[in-house]
Amino acid sequence: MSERVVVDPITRIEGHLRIEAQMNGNKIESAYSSGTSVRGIEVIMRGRDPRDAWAFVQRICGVCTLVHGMASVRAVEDALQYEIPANAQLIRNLMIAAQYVHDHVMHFYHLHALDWVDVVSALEADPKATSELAQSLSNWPKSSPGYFADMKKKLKTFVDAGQLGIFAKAYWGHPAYKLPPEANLMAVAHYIEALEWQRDVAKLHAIFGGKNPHPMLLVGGTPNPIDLDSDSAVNAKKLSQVQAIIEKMRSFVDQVYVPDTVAVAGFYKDWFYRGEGLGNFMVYGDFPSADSGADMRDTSSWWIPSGVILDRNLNEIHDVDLRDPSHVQEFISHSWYDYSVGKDQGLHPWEGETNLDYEGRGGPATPYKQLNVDDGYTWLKAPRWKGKAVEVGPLARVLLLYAKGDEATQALVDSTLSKLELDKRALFSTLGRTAARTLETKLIADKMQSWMDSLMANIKAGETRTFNERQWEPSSWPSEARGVGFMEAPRGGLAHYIVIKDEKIDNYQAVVPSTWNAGPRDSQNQAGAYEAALQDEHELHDPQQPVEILRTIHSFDPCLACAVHLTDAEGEEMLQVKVR
Ligand code: NFE
Ligand code: MG
Repeated sequence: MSERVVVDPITRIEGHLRIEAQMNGNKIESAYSSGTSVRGIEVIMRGRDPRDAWAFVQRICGVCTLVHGMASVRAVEDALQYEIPANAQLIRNLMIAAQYVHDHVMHFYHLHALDWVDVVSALEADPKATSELAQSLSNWPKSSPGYFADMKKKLKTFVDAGQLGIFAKAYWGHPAYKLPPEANLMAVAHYIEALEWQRDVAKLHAIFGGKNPHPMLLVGGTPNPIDLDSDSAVNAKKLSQVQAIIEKMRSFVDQVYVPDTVAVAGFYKDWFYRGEGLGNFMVYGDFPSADSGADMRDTSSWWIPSGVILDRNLNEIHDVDLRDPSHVQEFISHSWYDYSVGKDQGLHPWEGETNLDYEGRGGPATPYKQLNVDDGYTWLKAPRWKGKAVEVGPLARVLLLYAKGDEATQALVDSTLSKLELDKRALFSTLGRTAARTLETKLIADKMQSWMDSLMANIKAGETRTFNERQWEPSSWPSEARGVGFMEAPRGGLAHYIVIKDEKIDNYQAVVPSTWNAGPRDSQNQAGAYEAALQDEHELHDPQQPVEILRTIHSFDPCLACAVHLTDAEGEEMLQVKVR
C-alpha cells in the first residue's frame, strides 16, 4: 500500500522543516519539503537608512551569522558604487572564511555525524584499539588509550543514568549504522572536542568585528581600525591572536575533520551512489582579490568562480547574472503566497512580492494530517535559474573550482577519490555533498594564511586603511539606486537585493541558499533540490525509522531560519502579534 512517511520536525538543523515522503513500497516515489514557520525581518527594512541595514538583516540567522550582514553591505556598496580598500577586502575574506570553517566543522560533528555514528555502540569499543585507529589516521595528539578510556567511561556514566542528554534522540542500534565501535568512540570524542575548539576559533570575528555571533560590519570597509600602538584597535597582539586561530583551525581540519570524514565515508560507500538529486549546480562566487574595490559586476578575480553546471556536465559552465530577470526568478505556485501577477508567474527579487495565502496546512478541505501538495505546502518560495531548479552549496563550489581548473581543488578531490577508490560520479550524491563540505573547508582554511600574509605585508608597508574615507552625504546619492550584494554563504549562494529611493530603503529582498535547496515544486512541477535528492531508486530499511531521509537532508545542512522571509512590497502590516 502507498503510504506517506512524515518527518516533522527534522532535528539537528536550524529552523523548522517537515519532510513528507510518498512511498511506493519501501522506495520514496515523491518527496515534499516544507518550511513550517513564517517570519518577517525584511519588512522592517523599509524606510531605513541603507547603511544600517546590515545590522538588522544579519539577525536573519544565528548560525550563518555574518553572511547576511556581508551580503547587505555589498548590496549598498554596489548600489552607490562605493569602493573599499584592499585591507578591508582581506579582512572580510578572513571573516567569511572563518565562518565557513567554524560552521562546517560544527555541522559535521554536531548536526550530521550522528546519522553515521552510533553513540551507544561506542560503549563496546576497546580504548586501545581506538587509539591505534586514531593514530593510524593522523598525528592528532589526543589519541592515547587512556584518553579514549576516559571518554568511554564518561559516556557510560551518561547512558547508565539514562541521561544521554545531547545524544538522547536517534535511531541507535539501527542496522543502517556500519561503523565499528572504535570508530564510533573516536567520533564521539571528536564531537566533544569540536565543541571546545569552536569556542576558541570564534574569536577571529570578535577581533575584527567586536563580537561573535553577529560581528559589526561597515558599509565602505571594516569597522575596527588597524593601529599597532593602540590598545583598542586591531594591534600587534590581536594580529598574532588571529595568526594563532588560523593555525588552530588548520590543524583541527587537517588532523581531525578531514581524516574523520574519509574514515567514516569508507564504511558507507553505497551513500556515494544515493541522494544524487538535480544534477544542476549554481555558484555566485566569493573571495574577491584585494584590489577589486566594490565591483559586483566583474567577479573574474574572485577565488571561487561563479557559474552554473547543468546535468553534471563539468565541461560547460553557464554564466549567472543576478540582475537579469530572465536568470533569477522566484515562484510561488506551491507556496503559501500569492502574487499580483498570478500564482504561476515568477518574479525577479527587485520586483519581489510576499502576500500570504494560507488556509491551514492541509488546505481548507483537508484536516492537517498531511500536506496538500497539489496546492501550497511551504513558506519557502521556489527560486529558479532560467527556469531550472539548481542546487547550491559546498558541492556546487567544489565542482565549479574543479571544472574551472583550480589546482589545489583538483589535487585534493582526485586524491580523496582515489583514497576511497571512487570515481568522479560519486561526487553527485549524499556523501559527495558531505565530503565536498569537508574538502572545501580545507581549501578555505589554507587560503586564510595567504590573505593573512597579504594583510601583514600591507601593514608592514605602512598601509593600514580599512575603510573608504570618502565623505558621502546621502544628499549626494542618486534619487534612486538598485544594488545586489552577493556572496557564498556556507550553505551556498546568497544574494541581497536593495532598492534605495530618496536616501531610504524602498525594497529589500534576500534570496538565500536554503531557499534554493529546500524550496518546493514550481509552476512546472519541477522538484526542489532536497525533494529531488530524496526521490531515488533505493529502499528505506524501515520507513518507520527513516534514518536515510536524515542522511540526505542533513547532507545539505538545512537552515530554515535563513530560508523563510517575509516581505510586503506595499510595506503594509501583515501580522499582528498580541501580548497579553
Ligand atoms: Ni541560517 Fe544561511 C547559510 C544563509 S542558509 S544558515 O549558510 O544565507 O540558507
Ligand atoms: Mg526571500
